[in-house]
Amino acid sequence: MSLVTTSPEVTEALAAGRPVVALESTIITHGMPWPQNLEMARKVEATIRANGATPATIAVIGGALFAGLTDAQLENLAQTKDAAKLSRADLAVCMAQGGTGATTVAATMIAARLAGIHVFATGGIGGVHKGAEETFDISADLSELAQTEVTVVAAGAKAILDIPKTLEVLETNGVPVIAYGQDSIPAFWSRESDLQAPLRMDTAKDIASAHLLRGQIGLPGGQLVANPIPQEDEIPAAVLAPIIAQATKEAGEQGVSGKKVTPFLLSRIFELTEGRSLEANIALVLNNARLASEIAVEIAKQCE
Ligand code: PSU
Ligand code: MN
Repeated sequence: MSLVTTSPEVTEALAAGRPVVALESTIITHGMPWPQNLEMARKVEATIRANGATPATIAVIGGALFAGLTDAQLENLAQTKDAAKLSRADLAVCMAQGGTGATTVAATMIAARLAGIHVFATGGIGGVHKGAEETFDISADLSELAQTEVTVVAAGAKAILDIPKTLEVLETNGVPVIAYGQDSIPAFWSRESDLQAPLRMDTAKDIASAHLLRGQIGLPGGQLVANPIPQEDEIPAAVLAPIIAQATKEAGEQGVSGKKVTPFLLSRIFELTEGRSLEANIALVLNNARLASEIAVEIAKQCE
């Protein structure tokens, strides 16, 4: 038995050297409310197919690690209220106990590498939380990027995080942070931030070449591609700043800690923006799925 169960279409694509894009599932179970979470998951898969790649949504179901879910599995997961949120620390435990859980960026990268998938699309990665000097809350996503050879396409880091500290940790760990097509780091809901990105690349072809070169050089770890949200979907930073501040304050007052912090903040921001943050979030995930597909297509071409 292989450790990761790939769907028939993912198995075929990988065997033929065709492009595959991995997708995480925590964004479905903990990042968005029902039923928009399922709609988003289906649209992302369709977008990847329309751009010439095969989608592989990753999750643990009844102890088995899947890469590529059936529509029924996807729908089930989207409605599973008590799904575990799995990172590097708990992936194997969930499998050993026959549990069901959604994978974070870290656990999705681990599964993607196991399956032989190079590229992964998501919305936002975990990072260094505001106040980390007190709480030590630094996502395992950052250390995963330092050690697992997968290129992750996200929309920059969310303003619920301390972006300068997040960039510092990534730099210390040798993770290339590449802004796509602009000089500044995209700020998730907004295209631009006032922070200069460490690196800039303008084509999927170059990003694919850099991914393959890292492997040839023998560098462990992946790349983080920060893809700006489309202009028509962005929410100005000034609109969100007070909302994020309020959600962060409430998390502190209610003693929310550990794994619960990110989902708590996301759902409070959704409530406080009356759903506008969710619309933007879905738009940027689709935009990331497009770029990830282009990168996967280029990697497949360059490996021929
Ligand atoms: N950021 C988002 N949406 C998400 C997440 C982060 O904008 O859904 C999820 C991802 O799965 C990410 C995880 O890997 O939260 C990070 O959680 P933590 O901060 O507990 O490591
Ligand atoms: Mn955390």
